[in-house]
Amino acid sequence: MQRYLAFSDEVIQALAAGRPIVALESTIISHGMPYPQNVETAREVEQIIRDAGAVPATIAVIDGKIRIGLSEAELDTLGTSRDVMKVSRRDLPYVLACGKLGATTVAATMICADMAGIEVFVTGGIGGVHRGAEASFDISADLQELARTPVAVVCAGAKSILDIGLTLEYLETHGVPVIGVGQEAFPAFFAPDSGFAADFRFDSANEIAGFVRTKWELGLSGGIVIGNPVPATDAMPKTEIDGIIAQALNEAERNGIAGKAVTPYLLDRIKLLTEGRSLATNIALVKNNARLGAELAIALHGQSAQEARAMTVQG
Ligand code: PSU
Ligand code: MN
Repeated sequence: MQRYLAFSDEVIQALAAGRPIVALESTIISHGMPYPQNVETAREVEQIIRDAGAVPATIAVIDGKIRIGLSEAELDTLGTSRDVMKVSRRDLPYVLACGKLGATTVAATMICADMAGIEVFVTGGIGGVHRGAEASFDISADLQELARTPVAVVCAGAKSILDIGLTLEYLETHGVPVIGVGQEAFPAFFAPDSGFAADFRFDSANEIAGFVRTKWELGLSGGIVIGNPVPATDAMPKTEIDGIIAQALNEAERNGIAGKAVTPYLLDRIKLLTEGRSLATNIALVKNNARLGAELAIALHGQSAQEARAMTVQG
């Protein structure tokens, strides 16, 4: 397995020095945001993680290797190439074996982070159960990955292009805990409150670290969804975003969009229909998640469950 991995110098040094590392996905760069904001955001998010005292590792598949940590030029390639494959669990052997360029989704990034020994992963939003999934069967592979792969995923919840209620039901069935950061509610990406409750509320990275460490030390493998709400000043009004999402969903259906194309199509339509305002919110929430992810990686670092619990009690 290790022969498929290639680490950047920065990550090699971090591993050697035993420093906290935060994984970042690349589908958000290639399929989630337009150029040049995608590449600018990727760079800024990496810098936020460095400034907070952790080391960023953006993950992608390049020339037959899973790259853990990318150069500026590689970020640029992912952000500008037209033929970047969106890579989830099922696609990973294909891009590697065929030497294609691949951007990893939440699911694939979790797999690669786990292979590299990275416990914390920061993204914007997770995939989930799509609206109408009872007919389309469209359920993101991200949810199965959360059920099996031990990586803590910091996100701003799930977009309401999804059926958030069914997404939470699915996660419950598969034993995936969902945390609300600083609030009881599970966040809805553009808006801080989805109208659904998270399972557990924590108010600090140390408390979250205590929970995560305890889950894994119990031998309960699998991921954790850490729902970090978008800051109120960057959020979009719920009524506005709800109307736009409804329109985007209608258009997707009319145009027969299916399979892995659904999520990128909806993201692109939402961006156009909000005249870029959704993009500003998207960028702000990813940066906000990067700050929490770095704190979490630092808190988890070298911390036993007991130490974490002690910190939680003080907390
Ligand atoms: N949701 C977003 N932005 C994104 C994605 C989801 O708000 O960029 C990307 C992530 O990489 C996620 C993937 O893992 O889409 C889910 O795709 P699908 O629904 O096809 O599983
Ligand atoms: Mn899908």
